Amino acid sequence: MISEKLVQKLKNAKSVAVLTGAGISAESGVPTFRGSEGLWKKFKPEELATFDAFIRNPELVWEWYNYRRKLIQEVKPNPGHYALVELENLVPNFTLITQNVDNLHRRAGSRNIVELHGNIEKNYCIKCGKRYDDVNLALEMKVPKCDCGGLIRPDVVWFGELLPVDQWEKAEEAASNCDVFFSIGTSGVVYPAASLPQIAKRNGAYTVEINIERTDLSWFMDEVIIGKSGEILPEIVKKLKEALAQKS
Ligand code: BJW
Ligand code: ZN
Repeated sequence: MISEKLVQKLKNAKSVAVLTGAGISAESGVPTFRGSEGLWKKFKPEELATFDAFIRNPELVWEWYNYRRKLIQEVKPNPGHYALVELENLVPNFTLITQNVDNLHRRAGSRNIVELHGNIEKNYCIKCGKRYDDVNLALEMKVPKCDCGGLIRPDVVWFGELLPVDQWEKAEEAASNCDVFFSIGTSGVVYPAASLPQIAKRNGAYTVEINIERTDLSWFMDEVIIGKSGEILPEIVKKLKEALAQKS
């Protein structure tokens, strides 16, 4: 199922970049955003993941984040996360760009991580910006308030908000300069993250998608591998290790 071409591309790569989405955490038990399994209480992410939604109904949005914070604490990284840790150790200049806020890549042991959409375990006051990174505070049922009276929000990127500039610059850099680019477990509908595979492709990278189904990005990929990331990624790592062993 893993092509010899991909293995050779990885073996010769001077730089590899990976973009992950909710699908990589699906096998850990974290629901994705879209698709039949992806809706929380029938709300679409576009109805919850906005500043306006938070101001209109902070309790509802806070409840969604608390539900997810608790869930994330109860799950573990899966073989897909661990395979990316191994890949980082096998190839030079590896950048893991994630849209996920769930911390599972860090918990698995990945090191060079770019977090495009923030981190669910961090929070800040919408009025004065003071940081509140204590998970216990985050798990309070009611929306906590800052000393200044402002509402405390999760440190994530909502629709209509800019991505953290330093993280975006690192992602763009990695996508522009890599030899192999993977798009894993993302529907590719949310921008600007979804433009990274195209940036990589335009700059000559070999682009590979791993997903359980075709996406909006599939048409321009050099290779589309249909399957679960927790099964495909360990296989890629195994094949790469075999190829690297042959060299020496
Ligand atoms: C598996 C699997 C397994 C399952 N193995 N695979 C019109 C056109 C273009 C852009 C826009 C537009 N109108 C508005 C915009 C901009 C907007 C946007 O892109 N909207 C589109 C939806 C149309 N983007 C923004 O607003 C961004 N900011 C921005 O553009 O700033 C500039 C600006 C400023 C001011 C005004 C306007 C613009 C910000 C986007 C922030 C996204 N935030 C969220 C929430 C983060 C916090 C949180 O987690 O709560 O990020 S939304 C949500 O979607 C989350 C995700 O990171 C993101 C992407 O989702 P992802 O990861 O792809 O998940 P799914 O569920 O969609 O897909 C899962 C995939 O996994 C599926 O394909 C499955 O098949 C697969 N899968 N199991 C492998 N085992
Ligand atoms: Zn404050």
